[in-house]
Amino acid sequence: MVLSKEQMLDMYRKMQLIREFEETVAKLFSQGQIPGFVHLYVGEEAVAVGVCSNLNDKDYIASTHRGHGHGIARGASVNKMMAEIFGKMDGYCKGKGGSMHIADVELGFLGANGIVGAGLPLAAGAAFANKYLNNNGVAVCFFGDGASNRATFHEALNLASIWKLPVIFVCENNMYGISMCQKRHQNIADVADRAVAYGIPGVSVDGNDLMAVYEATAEAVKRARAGDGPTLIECKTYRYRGHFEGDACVYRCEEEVNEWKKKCPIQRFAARLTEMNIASREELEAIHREVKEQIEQAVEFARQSPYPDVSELTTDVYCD
Ligand SMILES: Cc1ncc(C[n+]2csc(CCOP(=O)(O)OP(=O)(O)O)c2C)c(N)n1
Repeated sequence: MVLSKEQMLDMYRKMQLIREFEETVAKLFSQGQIPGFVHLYVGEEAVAVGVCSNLNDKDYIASTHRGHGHGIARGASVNKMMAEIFGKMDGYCKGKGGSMHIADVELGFLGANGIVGAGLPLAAGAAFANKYLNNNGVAVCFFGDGASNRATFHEALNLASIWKLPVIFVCENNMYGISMCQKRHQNIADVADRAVAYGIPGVSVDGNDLMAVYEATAEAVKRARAGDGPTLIECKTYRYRGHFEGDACVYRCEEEVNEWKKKCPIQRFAARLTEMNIASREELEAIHREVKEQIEQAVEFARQSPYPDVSELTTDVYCD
């Protein structure tokens, strides 16, 4: 897989942007500056970035309740995302949706989703549309190990497999569905094994290894664009934060979290870039500084934005 220095640094920048965005949201949330619920993606950055770096503007992604990273990897505006999380008028939904309703259809980002497993049929539908329009586009669905127990998972994989839809199902196996360890909610070690039941390829990769995710996705996208149908990719990863901000995390121990922090996808990729002489430590640090500034500006943008007016209360909320 030959990637240019520019592409690799762009992937590094995107992972840093997700991390910085999320850590900033965590801090502001703990200070009571952000309303509602937030589910953070810290630790899982290599999945969103490794997958989305394979997509073009005809492609779609469907996300989850843990969707900020997917949006950023797809190129969504961090200003508009931050304003939405703050509940402000310049946010993606004029501040009325919050963290779990960020979408940008023009970018092919079909949205975060508070309903676990709801993205799978949406992505299958988008893939169906692309196939019908014969535009060579693919659709990707991100979902968790918990979501792979839902009927929507089985229905979407079944339809996608018989209709050979250009869709890639990306399971982010972060080992937990809320407080339930995957070992206790599934009698299999690898979610990828479920692909067998639908006669499609299923691969399990190290989800903290950016290039492993990138390469598995490249292969799946190639198959999908060639008309060979869907692939299930399982990315083994871990969320550093609790299920939601404020989660006391009593279901897992400090040692486990620390072990995973040693496998940080960003540090791993940074080490790879320096070892391969693609970038120096200084170049990477400069990118990190730029990213920090970008997020500071996003927070400022969100703070300056007004709250929606009361007259906005019922607009865009219901569909006619
Ligand atoms: C249909 C539905 N059932 C239950 C819930 C409550 N719920 C929210 S997140 C979650 C667990 C999701 O776990 P997983 O799919 O593994 O994603 P992760 O949070 O690990 O990213 C559940 C059960 C929901 N939002 N929607």
